[in-house]
Amino acid sequence: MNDIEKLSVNAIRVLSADAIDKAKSGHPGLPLGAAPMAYELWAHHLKHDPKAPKWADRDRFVLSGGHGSMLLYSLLHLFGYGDLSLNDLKEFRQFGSLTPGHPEYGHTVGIEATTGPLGAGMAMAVGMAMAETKLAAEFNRPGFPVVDHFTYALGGDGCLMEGITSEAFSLAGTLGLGKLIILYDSNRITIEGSTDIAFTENVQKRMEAYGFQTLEVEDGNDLEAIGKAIECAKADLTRPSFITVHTLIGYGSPKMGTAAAHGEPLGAENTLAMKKFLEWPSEEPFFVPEEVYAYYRGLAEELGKKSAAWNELFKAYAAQYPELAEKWAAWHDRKGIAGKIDNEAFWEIPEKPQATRDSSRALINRFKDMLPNLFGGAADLAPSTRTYMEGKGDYSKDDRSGMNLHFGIRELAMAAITNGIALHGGLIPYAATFFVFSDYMKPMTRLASIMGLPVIYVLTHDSIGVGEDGPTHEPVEQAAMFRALPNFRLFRPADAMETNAAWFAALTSEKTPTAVVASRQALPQLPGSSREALKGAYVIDPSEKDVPDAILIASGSEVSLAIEAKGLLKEKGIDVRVVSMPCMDLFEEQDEAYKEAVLPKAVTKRVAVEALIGFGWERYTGLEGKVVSMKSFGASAPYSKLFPYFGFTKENVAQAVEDLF
Ligand SMILES: Cc1ncc(C[n+]2csc(CCOP(=O)(O)OP(=O)(O)O)c2C)c(N)n1
Ligand SMILES: [Mg+2]
Repeated sequence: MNDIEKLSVNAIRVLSADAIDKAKSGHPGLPLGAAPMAYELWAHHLKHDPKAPKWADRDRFVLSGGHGSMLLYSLLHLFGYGDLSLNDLKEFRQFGSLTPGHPEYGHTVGIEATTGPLGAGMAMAVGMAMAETKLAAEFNRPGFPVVDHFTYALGGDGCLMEGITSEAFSLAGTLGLGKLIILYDSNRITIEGSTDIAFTENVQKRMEAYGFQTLEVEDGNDLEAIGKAIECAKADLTRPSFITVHTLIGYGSPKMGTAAAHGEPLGAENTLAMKKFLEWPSEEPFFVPEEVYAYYRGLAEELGKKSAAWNELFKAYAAQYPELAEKWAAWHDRKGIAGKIDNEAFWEIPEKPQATRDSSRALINRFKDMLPNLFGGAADLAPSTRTYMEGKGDYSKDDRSGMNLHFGIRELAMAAITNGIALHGGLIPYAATFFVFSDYMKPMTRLASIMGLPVIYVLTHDSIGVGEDGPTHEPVEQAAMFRALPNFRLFRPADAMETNAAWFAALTSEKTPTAVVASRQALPQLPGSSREALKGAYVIDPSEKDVPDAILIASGSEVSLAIEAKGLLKEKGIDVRVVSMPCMDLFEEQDEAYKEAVLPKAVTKRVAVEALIGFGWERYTGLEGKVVSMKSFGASAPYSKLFPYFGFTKENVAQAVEDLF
């Protein structure tokens, strides 16, 4: 390591330690230990341009160990990303700063993914790498490799302990994602101490078994060895690569090699000791020698040439293949989707009763040609979730042209991968499983909401309507969970028209993930259902009087039940309005006037019906209302037995309304 390289690596360490000390909070261990590998990668291997952080063919870099965020902020600052200033580093972890506790996508320039939940970044990187292969197969032409980049993820012991990476890497190996490169910061320390207490497997062998090329760097400070390993990783395009880099947590500080270096500031004294150990030229906090800045500026300038060359390449490509350039623009234009699908064909519906999962299948297979960049699949349940795009082929190691994904039985990785595909850009990802198994997806769905990714989930078998499979397969509390999730839209459509609306909302959403929650059993086509479903709730069956005696609110399979109950109540002289509420989240986005028009405050006699846990419906039924809902887990029996057993009959619903009088 020459002097300037030594200074450049140590600048990352010093800035990280100083920022964490100033914030009196943060995690110095990872940045100090992993600074050399991060420097080597960013300076000499990563294809990136600080002046063009969104350049389509840049290499992707995800810091999966998000607690080491200061590593990333130091790099972004030193390379001159978005002018992330020294002041921004001084504001680490402060309200509103560009340097929050964990990296936040869309908040700080150059951050490719929000990370913090360990393992998530590595699993999302798998999705990014899949997107790269897909787009390369679609767009590259001889002499025009317009999509040709690597995806890197860096993380530590925690990322490798979490099950999510096992799921995701197993798939990555199967798919032969040769441009995926994982850097494992192997310091063998986590919060509670040595990994010997809980993590003793041979990680290299495990990764080898998944089908990765495995590489090892004995000394995490050896830039040359790290560089060689990265080049070796890049050279194998048939297998993903996994580089174990042996490091010392908190390198250079007196806490080096101990758990104490993981997650608390070093403190002034220890930081000074570190600076001395590193032979840093100043004791002053946040001091970086001008020659270091100049050196990084030089690197950034060189890097800029690559994006400029790509721009030239793309210009020539567009001239030679104008139809491909047009397609490129269309695939990267999320805003243009509404224009492509909002036509009569999209809104067609059948006359006969149909399970909404089948309505969803009909739709997917109708617009797969309108939206040729739709890229998705199920966690081994496509025949049940009805999410297969006929005639669109299967994406595999040997054939990247297929549009159908097979995630295997890996819901958590599936949700991480669809995040990664969305983060990459150019494709419309969807993921499918049974609604009840959305529990297995939840932490990654949550990240999609935090990041504002318009990922689409098709979650079928939406209630006790599942029937014979019994309580383990019958969702009850999942809707409440997703309705509680900010920036998420859960649609539970009542018929084919509302399923169209659900998919329309999902596809035209720009910053919000959407779940289309569909039934296994057939549902009738309701005469009053309409595109008004796009407002989240609407009057599907009006009362005779302007102001009804009572309001019945329902979603999904229970809307038809509410309409039948309304008929019974009419015979008893009670004039009821039925409101279909497929999406509480969208209804909440409407203005007060619309909400009042649908649910007038003056009408306090309200009953909500949903064959799920009632939690959350009180918001619409009020203190005087009632909720006909599940109070327990379901049971194993034909659904036609379960609905009456749990009280979902027109008589019981009508009685609930009558009881309010
Ligand atoms: C899913 C998840 N569980 C727990 C945590 C809390 N946590 C943050 S860092 C950490 C230890 C990580 O160890 P390692 O990856 O080895 O990082 P190092 O200590 O080496 O920096 C834990 C448990 C988390 N961020 N995410
Ligand atoms: Mg560790």
